[in-house]
Amino acid sequence: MISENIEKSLNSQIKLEAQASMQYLSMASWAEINGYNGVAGFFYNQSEEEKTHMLKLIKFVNERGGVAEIPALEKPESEFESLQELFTTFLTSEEKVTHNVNLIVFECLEVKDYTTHNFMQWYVAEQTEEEALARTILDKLRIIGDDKGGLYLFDRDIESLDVKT
Ligand code: OFO
Repeated sequence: MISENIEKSLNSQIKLEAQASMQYLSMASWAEINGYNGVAGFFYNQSEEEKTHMLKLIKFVNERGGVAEIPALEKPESEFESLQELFTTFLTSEEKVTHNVNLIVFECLEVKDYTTHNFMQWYVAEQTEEEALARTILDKLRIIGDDKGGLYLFDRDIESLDVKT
C-alpha cells in the first residue's frame, strides 16, 4: 500500500510522462511538416516510449492500492526555429522529468517506501540514458551548425545512430 503523499508524487510523474509524450508528438509533427522525416520518426518513437513510461506508473499506482489519475495536459510547444531548438526542448523536457524522478526517490527514502524506491530505479536509469542521448545529439548539431548538407545527413542517419549506448 502506498501512502497518500507517494501516490500524489507518482501521479505528478504520470502527468510529466504524459506531457512529454504529447510534447514529442508535437515535435514529430513539426519535423514531418518541415521535411525532416528521420527526426519525425525519432520523435514519434520517443512519444510512444513516454507513453509506456506513463502506463508503467499507472499500473504500479493501481496495483499498490492507490488511484492513478489520468491528467489534463497543457498544450505542447509546437513552433521551433531549428533542429537545435527542437532538441534543446527535448533535453529541457528530459531534465524536468529527471528532477521529478529524483524528488520521488528522495521522498521514498524519507518515508522508507522501499518498494516504490526500487520501482523508481528503472526511471533513474532511463533518465540517465535519455539525457545522454539528448546531449549527444545536441553536440552533433552544434558541429553541423547551419550546414544544409550536414542537416540532411543528420536527418537521414538519426534513426540508425546508436547514440543510446
Ligand atoms: Fe524520458 O521521460 Fe520518461 O522516463
